[in-house]
Amino acid sequence: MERKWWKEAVVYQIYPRSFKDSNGDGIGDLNGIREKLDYLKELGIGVIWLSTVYQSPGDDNGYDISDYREIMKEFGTMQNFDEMLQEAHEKGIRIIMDLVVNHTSDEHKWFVESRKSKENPYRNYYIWKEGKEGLPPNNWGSCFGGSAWKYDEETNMYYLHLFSAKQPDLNWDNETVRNEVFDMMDWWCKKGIDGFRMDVISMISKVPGLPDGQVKDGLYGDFSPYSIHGPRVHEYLKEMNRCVLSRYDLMTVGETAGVTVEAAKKYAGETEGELDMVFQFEHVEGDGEIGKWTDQKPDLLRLKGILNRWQTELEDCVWNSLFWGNHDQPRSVSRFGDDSPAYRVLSAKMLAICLHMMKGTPYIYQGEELGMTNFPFEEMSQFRDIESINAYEELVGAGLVNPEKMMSYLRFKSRDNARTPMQWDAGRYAGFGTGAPWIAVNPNYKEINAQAEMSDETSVFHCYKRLIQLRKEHDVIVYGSYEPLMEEDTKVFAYIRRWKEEKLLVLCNFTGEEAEIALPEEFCGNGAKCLLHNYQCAEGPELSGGRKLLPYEAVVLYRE
Ligand code: TEU
Ligand code: CA
Repeated sequence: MERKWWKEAVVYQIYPRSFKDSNGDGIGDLNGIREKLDYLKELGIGVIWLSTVYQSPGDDNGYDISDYREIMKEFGTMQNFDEMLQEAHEKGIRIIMDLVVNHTSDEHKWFVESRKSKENPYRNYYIWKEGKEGLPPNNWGSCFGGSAWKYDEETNMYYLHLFSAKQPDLNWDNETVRNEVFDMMDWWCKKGIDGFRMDVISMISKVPGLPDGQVKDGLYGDFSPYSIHGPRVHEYLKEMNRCVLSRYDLMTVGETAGVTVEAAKKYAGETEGELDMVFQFEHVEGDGEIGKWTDQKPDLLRLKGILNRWQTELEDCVWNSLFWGNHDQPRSVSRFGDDSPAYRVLSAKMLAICLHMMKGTPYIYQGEELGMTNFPFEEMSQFRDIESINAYEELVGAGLVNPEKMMSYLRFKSRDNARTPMQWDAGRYAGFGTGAPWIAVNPNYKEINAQAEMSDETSVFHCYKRLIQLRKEHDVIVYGSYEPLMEEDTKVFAYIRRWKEEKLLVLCNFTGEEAEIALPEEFCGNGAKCLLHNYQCAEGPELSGGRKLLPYEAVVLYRE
């Protein structure tokens, strides 16, 4: 596979609303990000993925865009953006933008026009249909609850919204829409941005006729067979690549809900001319008891099976993206590790080591490098997320889940767990800003914060820093082949990486108990050295003495 800067980099995702507030209004902003560029440089990351910063009424925290060429007022101005981009570049940090073009806000001028009349030139920018005997055109449910159709009195028709009613889906079958999107992307590329993370890009093409979906949990039909990996999605992405992407040196990653290994080869195959990578979600989805909701830790065998499969089956044809969390997922240490005082630091480091030593580009979600945890939610008034609030109303309202169980689900899985303010120091509001933040700070900020961790060599922060440094020093971490080990073991995640003369052995205990390991012959003896360890550094020979892994122990042995 070809060498590329985006394979060698580590990406850091910023959720701007919760990163750093520079002016005391309680909302993170662009100048706040600018203030913290030195922190990110210290950490060593090469790329920022900036979650949406465009003008938006904020129904879904900016994933409902009303103007693609303006900055959200609360976040600052276009001038602030330009300054931030320039300063990031001066520090050697690239910035990729969120691209949210499956839908716009209903306040976007295209939609404002579109809804006016059936003859309006913008009518065909969106997906309008007649109802069926007073009911919506089909039975699809939206991702955020309720029908995926909204009736509009103006013309007595319905429009499609796979997310909230304030996020109408664009009609990608309309060539004018595609050209508008490509022009807008080109405009951002000309500013000098370094790529795009493409929101639900697998959903832009819908099966003609929009057939009813199967009804599984709840009241509505499942749209996914008809609007995920739809019939023309690859045609549109190839066109996007020709018209925009191929003309710049960019990094692109598609958020492709529902992607399989086979589908990933089409979206991001090195010779396909579409995207550079996709996010796959198998390891963070499919564990729900009702829809996505659960309060149980994932099963390690299932998790290993999924990640090992993505590692081995994409080898040599598609580049992986590696992540434990993002702004839609709970905190990784609370979900995959153990966030209790005894094991939080150890398990957060173990997860970091396990992920960053795999093959692919690692993504860090803000605060993950500090081992930030889920929030101890107690009542619904603490939530801000439309998905969490609607799910509570829908599931509890329909009597499918009792209120206590639903609260337990939300505590474990709500997206708001990842959206509480970044914990910068032990001062008021965790140093996020001078005013009360838009969502409460996690009460554990006095122990868990950037300032404390930066001055403590044994912190989670320093482990991430070291991982990023090692990636710059050893090609085997970036380009080495991947070989799973101990595949049936229910406690240990283990694998070997090989590249020319270098090889790595990664052993991670995912439990709070000791775990047996069988050290492969080639790592026994004196030649193996310890590259990284979340306990005191062990040497290869010490491990080969039949020693067990300690709770949440992670060790990387290296040999050349
Ligand atoms: O998320 C896409 C998506 O599929 C979500 O429904 C995701 O599965 C869900 O949030 C998990 O609970 C993207 C964005 O990342 C998300 O923040 C937006 O809300 C959504 O698209 C709509 O733009
Ligand atoms: Ca602010």
